[in-house]
Amino acid sequence: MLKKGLIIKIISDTFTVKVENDIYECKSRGKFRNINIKPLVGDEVLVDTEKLIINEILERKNVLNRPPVSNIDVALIVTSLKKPDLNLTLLDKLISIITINKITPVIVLTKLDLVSRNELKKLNEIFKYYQKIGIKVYTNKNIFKLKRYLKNKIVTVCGQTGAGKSTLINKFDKNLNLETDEISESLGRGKHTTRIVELFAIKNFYIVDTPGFSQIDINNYSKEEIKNSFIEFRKYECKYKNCSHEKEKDCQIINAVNNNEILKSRYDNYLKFMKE
Ligand SMILES: Nc1nc2c(ncn2[C@@H]2O[C@H](COP(=O)(O)OP(=O)(O)OP(=O)(O)O)[C@@H](O)[C@H]2O)c(=O)[nH]1
Ligand SMILES: [Mg+2]
Ligand SMILES: [Zn+2]
Repeated sequence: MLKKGLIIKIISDTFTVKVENDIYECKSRGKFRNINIKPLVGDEVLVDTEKLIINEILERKNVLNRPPVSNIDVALIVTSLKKPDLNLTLLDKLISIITINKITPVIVLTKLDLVSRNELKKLNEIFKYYQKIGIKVYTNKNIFKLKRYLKNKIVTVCGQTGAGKSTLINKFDKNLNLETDEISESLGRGKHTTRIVELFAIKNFYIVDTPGFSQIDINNYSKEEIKNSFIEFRKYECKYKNCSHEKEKDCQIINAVNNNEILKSRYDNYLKFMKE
């Protein structure tokens, strides 16, 4: 009998599939390998619950490579303000990649306790801008608000190693007890404590923990996609329809940057990504 389920964990060639309230450890059918499709965490599948075989992967809403997951509604960009230091280029890059993949980006700030009040004031201005352009910003201090927002969603976390992704997920559900690690002081970065991709069921939503990364590529995406992923640019109309906003005369984007309507660092990152 074929039943519909959700892949919640993959360890080498064993797929853990949740079908209603039952869990099945399955293998995948050879045919997927032949057409070079690999079932992913987040996939809705039809499983043969007697033979314990995944028979079919249902159509995906989206697919991410890093982490390798599908059907994600929301990506929490876990953004550390210190240790590791705030990296606006990485933040903007993640926002772009997530947006291009039709996933809602949400910023979660961590390590507020490590910055001074003065610094916090400045940072506040920056994150007000992100809110203004329609991106939700939470902190890892107000877990209840965030949990309420995540209800009924499939969620992933991303962000630098050591940013506090696993720590955040542990805060969602104390029973999970995911391994977290002291950031290695000598390298100034963590050492990828998280290794397996797994969807964890939290009361009314799913979340996948992933190992962090400090480098990701944007060159898999077209210039058009990158341009569109800067959501706040969309409302401006430049003289030239294909304006690259680089140095054209009367470019509305450049004007908006000069008027402080568009955050300078966002614009600089835009130029950077277009070059990459
Ligand atoms: N001071 C402070 N430390 C934090 C905070 N959040 C997390 N940490 C610490 O930061 C370190 C790294 O946290 P992890 O949760 O392991 O980071 P991660 O993002 O999961 O890292 P990877 O799995 O390597 O990608 C741990 O020592 C945490 O205790 C915070 O808000 N403030
Ligand atoms: Mg982790
Ligand atoms: Zn322009």
